[in-house]
Order: sequence, then C-alpha cells, then structure tokens
Amino acid sequence: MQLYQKWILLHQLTCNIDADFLENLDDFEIRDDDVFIITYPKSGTIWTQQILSLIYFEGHRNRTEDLSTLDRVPFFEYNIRKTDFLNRPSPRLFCSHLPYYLVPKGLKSKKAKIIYVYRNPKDVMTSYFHFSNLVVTLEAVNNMEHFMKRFLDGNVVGSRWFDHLRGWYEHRHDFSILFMMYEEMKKDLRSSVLKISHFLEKELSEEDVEAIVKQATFQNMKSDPKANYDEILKYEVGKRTDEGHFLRKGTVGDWKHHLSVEQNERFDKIFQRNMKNVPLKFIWDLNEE
Ligand code: PPS
Repeated sequence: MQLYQKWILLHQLTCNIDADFLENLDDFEIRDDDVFIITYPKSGTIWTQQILSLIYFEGHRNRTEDLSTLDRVPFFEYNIRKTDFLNRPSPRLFCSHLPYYLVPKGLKSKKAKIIYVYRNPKDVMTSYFHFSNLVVTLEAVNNMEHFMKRFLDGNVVGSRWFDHLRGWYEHRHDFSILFMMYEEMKKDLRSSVLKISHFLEKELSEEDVEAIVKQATFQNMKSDPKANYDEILKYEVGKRTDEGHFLRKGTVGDWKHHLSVEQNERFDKIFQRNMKNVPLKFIWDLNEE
C-alpha cells in the first residue's frame, strides 16, 4: 500500500478528514503569502496558532475579538469550522499535521512559508496519552504501556512521530521552512516570537511584541476561551470527562511522571536508532539544561 493511502486510511478511521480533498491536493492553489504551521499532534500547534494570529493582527485581536484561534488559523485537513476557509482573503493562515509528502506541491514554490514546530517525543507521547483519554473521537487507552506501543508503531493520528519529523527535516530544502522547538519557546517566548516574525518578514513594534508575549503565555491562553479549545472540545468534538483540558500542563519533562525507568530506556534506544543523522537539538527537561 502506498504511504499516503496508509496515512489516509489511518486518519479516516480515527478523525474527521476529507479523503477526497487530501487525495487531490497536488494541484491545490497555494498563494505566495500563505503561511502554514505544521506539527506532529501535541507539539505546540495551538500555541503557535495564537502567536501567528497575534503577529498578523498586530498583537491584538483587532476586530476579531469574537473569533476563536481555530477560526483565525483553521486546520487545513480536518472538517471542523471549514466554511469557505480556502477562499479567505490573503494572507491565509493555516495549521496542519500533514506529512511532507501529502502537502500541496505549490508549497514548494518556496514563497509560501511553513513554521514547523517540534517537541521532545516523550512529552508529545505523554500529552497525547491524556488527550486520547479526553476526547471521544480518539481511542481511549488504559495505561502508558499500551499507548507507548501505539505511539511508537505510529497507530495514532499523525502516524509515526519519527517519520513525521525526519520527513520534514530531510526535505527542508524543498520548502521555505522555519523549525521551532516547543522547549525553546517555553524557555524564551519573547525571542521565539521575534524569530517567527523575522521569518515572516513582519516588523513588530516593541508594544506589539509585549502584547503578543503576554497573550501567548500558558496562563493567559488557558483563561481565554477564544485562545483555547475547551468550548470546541466540549460542544463540537465531545469530551469524556469535564475534568481534562486541552491546555493541560504546558510544561517540559512531564514524561518523568508517566514513564517507568524501563520504559524510558526502551524509548531512548528506539529514539537513537530512528533519529540517527538528524542533527536537531532536543530538550528533555528544562532543569537539566
Ligand atoms: S493538537 O491537538 O495537536 O492541536 O495539540 P497541540 O496544540 O499541538 O499541543 C497541545 C499541547 O501544547 C500545550 N500548550 C502550551 N504549552 C505551553 N505554553 C502554551 N501557551 C501552550 N498552549 C498549548 C498544551 O498544554 C498541550 O500540552 P500538555 O503537555 O498536554 O499540557
């Protein structure tokens, strides 16, 4: 089976995607000023959506106060809040979990920009484990051992983490792409905002930068219903429990509370085997920096 057919099959089973749309993406018209955030799930998508939309709205919610982040930066491949989203005025801002081989060929024009955000995969897996037990559209899982197997085999939405990151990294020269790391954003949000705005060639005033940083903190986003997905999860996707939140912890190193020593060592071996020759830096715990 072709890679992309496998990807589509896996995603059709578990989430709301439009297979026809995806299979015919090659000729999808990309505009030069389109901006895509691309991530593996649970790696900082909503956070970057918030930053990107604030950059484009000059640090404020100017006239878009009533719009949720998802409406300002819609998902490219999921059928949620998609009314006429492709015909928006420029610049269009999108987010996506697509692997490099499924995105429209037009993205290779090198004019449209991609911000690829990655996070250490132990924290991704931990976040994903909780999320799978929170939303009704994903398969719930009893314990981390079960989830770890599913995650490492790629039997989750997003497929294998290793393939996603490696694929985008190895094909980075085909695109105009900026790699951002979740942990660096956590360490220094201000520099991260500046790095993103510089890449997008958007000049920000000092006042704008301050406003963006303030509104993109975990605490602020958690308490702003338009900046987190709590209402969307509750009323449109469906939650198994009222206890959990989309913005759960937002920390680095939470995996330490969920992986046993043996699971951690097993993970490390698989990581080393799969990430050979990928010189990207990883931060597993901010205290060990
Ligand atoms: S999804 O479902 O793929 O769109 O999820 P995604 O948005 O990629 O990832 C969700 C995790 O990102 C955390 N998050 C943040 N961390 C730090 N600061 C800010 N502002 C922030 N916003 C979102 C969110 O809490 C999820 O991580 P965990 O570890 O589960 O808390």
